[in-house]
Amino acid sequence: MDKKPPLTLYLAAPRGFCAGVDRAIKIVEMALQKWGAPVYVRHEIVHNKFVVDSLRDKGAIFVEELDECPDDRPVIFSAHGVPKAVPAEARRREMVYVDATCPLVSKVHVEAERHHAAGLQMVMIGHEGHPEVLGTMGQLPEGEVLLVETVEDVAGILPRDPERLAFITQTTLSVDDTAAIVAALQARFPAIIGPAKEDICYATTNRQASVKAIAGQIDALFVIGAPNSSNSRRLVEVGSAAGCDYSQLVMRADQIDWRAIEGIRSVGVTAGASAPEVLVDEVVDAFRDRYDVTVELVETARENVEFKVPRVLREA
Ligand code: 0K2
Ligand code: SF4
Repeated sequence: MDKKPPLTLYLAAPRGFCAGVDRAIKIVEMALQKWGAPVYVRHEIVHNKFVVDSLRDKGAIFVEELDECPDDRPVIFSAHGVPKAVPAEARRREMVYVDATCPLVSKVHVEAERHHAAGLQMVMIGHEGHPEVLGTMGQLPEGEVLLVETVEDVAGILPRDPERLAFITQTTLSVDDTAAIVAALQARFPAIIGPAKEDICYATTNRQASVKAIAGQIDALFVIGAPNSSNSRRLVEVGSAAGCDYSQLVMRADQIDWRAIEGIRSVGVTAGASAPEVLVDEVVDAFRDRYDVTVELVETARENVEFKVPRVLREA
């Protein structure tokens, strides 16, 4: 058999599950233990097919809207958050529900409410149609949150009173792109109020920083994550922007285009906040099958964040 070509595989850390994802998955598992199957989940609990499929195998039923759930089974709201109308409707129908919204997303909801109560109109930096954006905008009445996605969008918004504005952001954005949008907002609306930097969470920030640390020294980057996962897609963009021309999102090892990377000497591997570590192992093993791999761990931060599950499940 031919000798395998050598390959240095830079494994980024932190990568994969964040505290909010860990908590959300635990919530579904504990709800299944407490109430038995089926338990309904509104929207993918986190944006990962492997996670969703394994919870479905245990008895979770995934739906997009509350009106697809019966009154008499528990329902869980996904990590991305929900508009206020959703728990309100669940209460009206006297349903048992558990909110798996990440506490760091809930923190942004509270910020929005606080500014609104102080009479400020909100600008949200985020991606149109993303469930977190729908959930956060849905904390306030229609028209109270103006959405901007790009620096160019900043010029187009028409606030009620440019002197009475505050901004919030989606938690999973690109740190660098968001800084540019915040700067554009501050240039156009000098009185705008906001968090110290933005609302991008620790996990998003750390995963982007570790990609930046390896992007300059690798011939290819693979981000394990789903196409609908905002934080995972941002990691691909960060890899390209930081100098790795071949940066790809893959859900699993079978999506790697081996022909396209023929001749590489080094590769970077990371995973979005919703991608389980078994899928990282799968990708590393797929490289080992084809190359003589030396793994180099590149750890740019240590994480020790943990979120408690809601009390109703702790009592289970
Ligand atoms: O990155 P996204 O917000 O699209 O969501 P996931 O890929 O499910 O990652 C978990 C983050 C959830 C909320 O911030
Ligand atoms: Fe929470 Fe950040 Fe994870 Fe989203 S990516 S679930 S905000 S910790």
